Amino acid sequence: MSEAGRPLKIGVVCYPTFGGSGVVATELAKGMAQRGHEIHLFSYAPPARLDVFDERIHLHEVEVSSYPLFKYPPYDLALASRLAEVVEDADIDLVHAHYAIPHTMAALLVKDLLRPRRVPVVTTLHGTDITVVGQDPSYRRVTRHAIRNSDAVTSVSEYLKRRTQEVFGLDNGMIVIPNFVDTERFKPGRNRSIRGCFSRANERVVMHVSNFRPVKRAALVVDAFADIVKAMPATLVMIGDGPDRSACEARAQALGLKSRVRFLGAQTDVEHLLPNADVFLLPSEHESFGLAALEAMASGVVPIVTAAGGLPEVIQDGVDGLLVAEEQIHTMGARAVALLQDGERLAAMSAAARLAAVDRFAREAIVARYEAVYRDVIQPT
Ligand code: GMT
Repeated sequence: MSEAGRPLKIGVVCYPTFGGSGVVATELAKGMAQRGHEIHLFSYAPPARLDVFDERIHLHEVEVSSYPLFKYPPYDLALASRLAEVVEDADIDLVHAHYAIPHTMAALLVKDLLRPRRVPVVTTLHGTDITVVGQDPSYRRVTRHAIRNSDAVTSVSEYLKRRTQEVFGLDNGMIVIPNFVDTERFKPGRNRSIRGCFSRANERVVMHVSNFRPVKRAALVVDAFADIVKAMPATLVMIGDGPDRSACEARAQALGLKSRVRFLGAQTDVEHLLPNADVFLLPSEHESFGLAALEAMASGVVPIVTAAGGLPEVIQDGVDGLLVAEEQIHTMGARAVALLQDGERLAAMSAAARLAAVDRFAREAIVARYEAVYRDVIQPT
């Protein structure tokens, strides 16, 4: 049970996919439930990370009815309707929307629907809701409206806060709360049979986990791996699925690396796979935080990433990972080779990565920061 104050009833709206915002929302819901709060989770499918039963977490799957007139069935309206029903029936204290579009807009509609009842809305900005979707002219105004009308807005990095201020010209007291990792779930510990599936003895294992969207530039991972494999025997394990996966497969084939690159698709138990890697590559064009890199660090795997977006807030270059400047992104493979050839340095950085995850990004302390935001917004104004 949470120490400060009564247990809260919290509505959480998120995407159910493996994308970072859905993972953070679900892990936060689990953390809040462990602190004694009642959680009502709204999504169009069961969230991928909702993999343990907790009697304090109630899942509400939002169904959208179709009608011949609806070329585009209105998910946001169905979500608002369902939210309004449950907010009333379960007497929910606040709604936490992860990703501004359309989740915050649906929550703001609930505010209107249930007036004069107060429905405080907390929005967490995750990244692409600002850097990609929010800048699309068709969504820009509503994204701005969503941010301006939330009772509290949190951002997962200082970088994302700055970008939001630049893009929308807003400074409405955004609170930076970094992402976190369950350091019991993601921890070092190789599994001989899993590692054996990936590689033979003395072969290095390079890993990448993402949703293969263009922003991840996953094909650059294959290019970097081509440099690694010229210097030492190695296997590349690509986890996840998305629009650029086929291009990566084609690239591996074109470079003659097909037998050395494994595409595993989306996996539910990444925590069992990650610790079997030696390094983790993330050459994203930008990344508001880089949760996948943090999960690698917690697993004792050294991340080698672009020095872009919020990644420098997560990784200390040369200490617990490597930051590669954008203009030198083609050297990512060479940087990995130098590290993989220096066993002592690799081991020291792997230990430092785990330590950083535990010291700076462990779940409990960060969940408590969200709870403070919740307690603040439920105060009558
Ligand atoms: O692009 C993704 O990885 C998915 C996206 C999302 O919102 O689902 O991820 C964003 O949110 C994550 C959780 O806060 C961050 O760790 C990712 O850095 C961020 N992605 C980008 O900024 C590209």
